[in-house]
Amino acid sequence: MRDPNVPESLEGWWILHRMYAFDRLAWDELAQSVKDEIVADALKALKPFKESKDSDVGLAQMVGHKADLMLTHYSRDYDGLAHAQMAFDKTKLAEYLTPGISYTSILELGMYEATGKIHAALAEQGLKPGSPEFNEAFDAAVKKEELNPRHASRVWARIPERRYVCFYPMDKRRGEDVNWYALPFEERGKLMLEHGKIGRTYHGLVTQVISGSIGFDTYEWGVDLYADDPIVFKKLIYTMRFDEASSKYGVFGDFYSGLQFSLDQLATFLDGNEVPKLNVLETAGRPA
Ligand code: 76R
Repeated sequence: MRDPNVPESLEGWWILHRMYAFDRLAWDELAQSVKDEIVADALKALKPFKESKDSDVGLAQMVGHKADLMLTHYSRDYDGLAHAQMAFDKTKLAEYLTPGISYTSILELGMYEATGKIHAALAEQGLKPGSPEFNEAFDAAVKKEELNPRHASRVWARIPERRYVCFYPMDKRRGEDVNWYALPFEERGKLMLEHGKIGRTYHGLVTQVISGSIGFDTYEWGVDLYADDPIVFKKLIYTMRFDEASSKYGVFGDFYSGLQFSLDQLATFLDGNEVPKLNVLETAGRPA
């Protein structure tokens, strides 16, 4: 933002998480032909979202009773999330699913470092914050940053195809004494830099997707972590708890964890005789 207190962020996919309880016993009562029909109907509704370059959809079997199934929708625009929500609600499968929590957010890259650099460069040029010249130069610098292809590949990355997923919402604390938003920009930038350094020691082991939810949901961010080994979630989150950005300023909502599975494994999940698989090859070659 032009306001020197507010870091820029780059946005990408709109994201909707939906949690459901599944009525497994009612499902078990159905004749096989009816089950087949319901699965075909659900796949017909979901597949276009997976195959389109403007959306994605992820399925996960959740562990614990907070939810049985999590749907993750990505959409290029907000309207697309509304469309995905309606399309799924109209399936016959929805009759066997009771909605739990949902979470609406937008994928974001925090830009403390870049914003700080832009402000410093403009100050060096003698531009006065708030002046029309400053605003023009600031907007141009941000535009340039937005066009950096390195960022585009991150904000438009599809749902990571890793077996395990962990989702939780979080805030930065706004207490009377401890208040993230009352810290000077430089201090917040320094803390986020430290946070990023710790995160990077897990590079490769975990794929993190941070989405902003201010204005859209109860907390300020949604955190999705994806890994090939679920123990990584515990190790990473525990390590971060000792870092100031989390230890002092992190406020967390409920944690959800589970196993991602492919669309073609929907029947396996519903039948419940074995744990459905994530068949990564299935989607090879789809649009990036
Ligand atoms: O995106 C980047 O790699 C740049 C550095 C970075 C930023 C700006 C980064 C790196 N994060 C950033 C922003 Mn993060 N992150 C979390 C959580 O459980 C907790 O204690 C906190 C939840 C985890 C586990 C995590 C992991 N991060 C943010 C923000 C936005 C804050 C703002 O803008 O004010 C939040 C809320 C947040 C929370 N972070 C990383 C990770 C990991 C693993 C990395 C390194 C990624 C990699 O290099 O592969």
